[in-house]
This record gives sequence, C-alpha cells and structure tokens, in this order.
Amino acid sequence: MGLPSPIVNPEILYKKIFINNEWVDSVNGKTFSVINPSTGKIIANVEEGDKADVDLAVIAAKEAFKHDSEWRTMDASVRGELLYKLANLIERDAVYIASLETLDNGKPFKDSYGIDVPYTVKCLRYFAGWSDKIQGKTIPMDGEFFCYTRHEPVGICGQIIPWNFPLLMMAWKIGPALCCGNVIVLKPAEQTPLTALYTAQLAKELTIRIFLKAGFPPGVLNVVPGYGPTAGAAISNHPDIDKVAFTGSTEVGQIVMEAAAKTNLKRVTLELGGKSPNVVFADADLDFAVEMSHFGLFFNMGQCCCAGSRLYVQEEIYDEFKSKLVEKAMKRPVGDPFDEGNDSGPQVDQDQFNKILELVESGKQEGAVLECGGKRQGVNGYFIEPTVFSNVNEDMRIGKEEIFGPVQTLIKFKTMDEVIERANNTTYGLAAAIFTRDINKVMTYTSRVRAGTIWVNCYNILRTTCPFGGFKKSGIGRELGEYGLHQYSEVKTVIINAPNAPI
Ligand code: TXE
Repeated sequence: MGLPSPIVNPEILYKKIFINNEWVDSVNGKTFSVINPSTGKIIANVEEGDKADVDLAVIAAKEAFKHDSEWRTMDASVRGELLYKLANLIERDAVYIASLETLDNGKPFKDSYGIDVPYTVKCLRYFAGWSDKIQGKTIPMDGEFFCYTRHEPVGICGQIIPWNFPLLMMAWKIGPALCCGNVIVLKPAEQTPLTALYTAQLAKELTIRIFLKAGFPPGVLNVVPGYGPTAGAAISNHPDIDKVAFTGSTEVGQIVMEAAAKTNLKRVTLELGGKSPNVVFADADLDFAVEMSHFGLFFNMGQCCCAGSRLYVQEEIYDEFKSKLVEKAMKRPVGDPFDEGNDSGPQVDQDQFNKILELVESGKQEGAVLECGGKRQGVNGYFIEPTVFSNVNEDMRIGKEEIFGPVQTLIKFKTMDEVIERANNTTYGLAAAIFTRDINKVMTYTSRVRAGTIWVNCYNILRTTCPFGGFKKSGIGRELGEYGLHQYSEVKTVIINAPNAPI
C-alpha cells in the first residue's frame, strides 16, 4: 500500500496535563512553547507540569493502585484487551498521529507513518498478549513446606521519555508497565509532548465506551508534560514512586539514578547514550555494507541512541568504501519532512543543532578530514547537511562523544584484534555491528564486543520481541521482549507450612 497523504497542519487538540483521566491546568498556571523544528516557530503552548503536578499525578496513581481498586481487581486478560484496544485506536488514527509526530519532532512523515506508528501498535499488542501469561513458579524446598512465587506489579512507575522517538518510546514503557498491572506517571520530553498527550486521550476514549469498566480506570495512566530538571526530577525524587524508567542522556541517567538511590531506592531502568562501532571487513558485500552503514547513521537524522557512529572500515577497502559512502551522503535528500521525497528532516531543536555544529568544528580542528557537509542547510529550522568525516580516531571528540546528529565518522583498521580493542575502547556499550561473510569473524566479534545488541550484516533492526538495552554507561536493564517484562514485576515468594502435603 502506498503512503497516504499527511495532514500538514494537524490540529493540536490536547495541550493540558492528564491526571485521573481528566485534562487539567498546571498548578502554577505556567505553559511552555512547543516548537516546529522545520521552521523554528511555535506550534502550541502546553501546560507546564512541575513538582506540584507530579504530586497530584502520584496521588491519583496511588488511588488507582489500591489493593481493592478496579485496576488491581481487573482480570489480567481484560488488562490485555485494553492494551489491545489502545493499539487499535492508534492504528485507526495513524495518519493524524504520524502527522503530529512529524510536525513536532521533524522526522519524515514516511518514517513516522511507516515505522513509529506501526511499531508502536505492534509493541502494545505484543505486551497486551503477555497480560494473562505472567506467572510464577512452584519451587521444591526442604521440609514440609509448599513454596510458590507471584509476579506482582512494582507499583507506581515514573517514566521519562526522550524526544527522538516520542510515541514509540512511550509504547516501549507503557506496554510492559500496564500489562504487568502497574500504574504510571509519564513525562514526555519537553520538545515533543504532543503524541503522548494524544495517546492519553485515546486511553480516555476507551473509558467512555458504552460498557461499564471498558477502559483504563482513572489514575492508571497519567501524563505530565514539563521540563526535565523540574517535572522529571520530581519523578525521580518522589518517595512514593516505586520505579523510574528513563531514556535519555547518560549524564541525566546518572542524576536520575542518584535521585532514586537517595530517596526510596526506587527500581531504575536506564536506556542511555551510545557510540556504537560498526565494523566492515574487506570480505563484506561492499555495496550492501555502504547502504547499511549509511542507514545505520543517518536514519532519524542521526538521532538514534544505537546509531553506528564509529564506522571502522578495513584498510584494503577503505578508499573505495569512503568514496561510495560520501557519494551516498551527498545525495541524501534533506528538507520538509512532510515531503515524501526527503529522507531527512531537521534536528529536533536549537540545542541539538548547536551541539552538532560545535562537534563538527571540533572534528575539523582536531585533524579529521571533512569529506562533505558540515554546515547548516537552508535558513529556517534546524536542518544540517549530511556530513562525513574521514581519518577519525577515538582520541578526537567526534570519535568518542555521542554526536546524535547526521555526522558519520570513518576510521581505518587493519586486524580483528585491533578493531575489537578499539570497538571496546568506549564508556558506552549499547550496540555494535559487523559486516563480513566469514562466520569465524562473526563468532569472534559477537562474543568479544561488549554491547547490548550486535547486528551481523544488518543495522538498526529492532523488534518488539527482542530485548534492547546497554552494557556499561549505555544503561541498566532491558526493554522489549520477555526480558523487558521482568523489569515491571516484583517477585514475591510465598512459603506455606504444609505438613500434610508432601511433594
Ligand atoms: O537529553 P536529556 P537532551 C542524548 C543525545 C543528546 C543528549 C542531550 O546525545 O544529544 O542526550 O539531549 C528529561 N531529571 N540523548 O538534553 O536531557 C528530559 O526532560 C529527570 C540520547 O534532550 O537526557 C527528557 O524527557 N529527567 C537519547 C529526557 O530526560 C530529566 C535520547 C531526555 O532528556 C532531567 C535523547 C532531570 N534532571 C538524548 N533532565 C537516547 N538514549 O535515545 C532532563 N530530563
């Protein structure tokens, strides 16, 4: 099926704070502006949540989580149906939601419609299916006792969402949390709150169906838009929030974890930055490796935590690879994200735009060779030309810091041992890739490189069923798949004195 026409000026319907299934104003009366990254102009002013609003959301969530509440006594299969119905509503409104995402984030509509929305739907449906399959064990124990485990919800989950995949990262977090029976206080990124707010309204829509008990009860899903150091910090410091799940920068991840440790030792899962090595051996299918390496970096304007931002190419093919790669970057169409012809839109905001151009300058000064790009594109919005640097090494800032932009860094290597050592020479460990036809190289690389995901002859392949997360400073815990589920349950051990029931 072809791409439908986007709604280039989607109406912004929801701009308030969502607590207890109601839209409310912020306690302090403040709003903040949401900017269109393609133009730099204001799209909407959204109510600005702060500590007082988070406190109210937590009170609502606590009520919803009481042991005899509608949510806690709901059949697990019904929880699953609700999640499934939420996915259906997102699918129903796919064109509108994808348009809103493109307006707010700047990603091409063909990606928000073709990737973000369908992967969100798949994610919610996947976790919907788990709802009535979360089960403990019976465990043999010495003596005349009977032991079993219950997997219970953790409780109130604070969820802090980034701006690079606003809707999808929300799904990665609310899917497992809701299917396990938790309640949520979620803060979208200040740059991109609009699709999270619309999704909250869809959850509300489920409650106003004709059947009683048809939707998520009030307080189960609360969405508080606002800034990180205020609303975000209120979540990570809240004494009654049982778990915080965060996706964002490593620096803020450390702040979140510290806050969690200092307050109530809330459970912490973190999905943080990366500087992922993508290694191309001389025996690889060259054109395919060029294609994948380009996609692995420039997809989503380089704003992917798992971007292949250190590209190691073996010396025999380095020159040929470089010229093909540069040609591809120079041809990448950048512009209006609503135009189907463009593969890239703008960076998300002025801060990211400035950070990337500053890193480009550092690359030039530290001796890397700028092969193409390196500048702003156009005069409006936050567009940056696809940029390729060669002659990079890991001592340069562009060789070790997360750029999070359309800047590819090409590094030459000779041997397997050398490249593995260099691949691991980073504080990060989110993803890695290898391109080769040699199974022995694959086995060596996949066992020795320290990263949460390793792609072999592919890049950026993520599925709801497969866990995702980081080694080292790229994070703690896993999202997606059955592994992701475990992060949203507490295991309770029950031991019954059972003298008349020998095993
Ligand atoms: O991230 P922040 P920023 C990386 C990427 C990017 C850099 C900075 O390198 O260039 O981070 O981006 C909330 N307490 N990634 O500044 O600040 C914030 O409101 C609690 C990688 O935008 O980490 C937002 O909701 N929360 C990444 C979320 O944290 C706080 C995705 C992420 O913002 C907070 C995004 C605080 N003190 C950026 N301060 C990935 N892993 O995919 C901020 N926040």
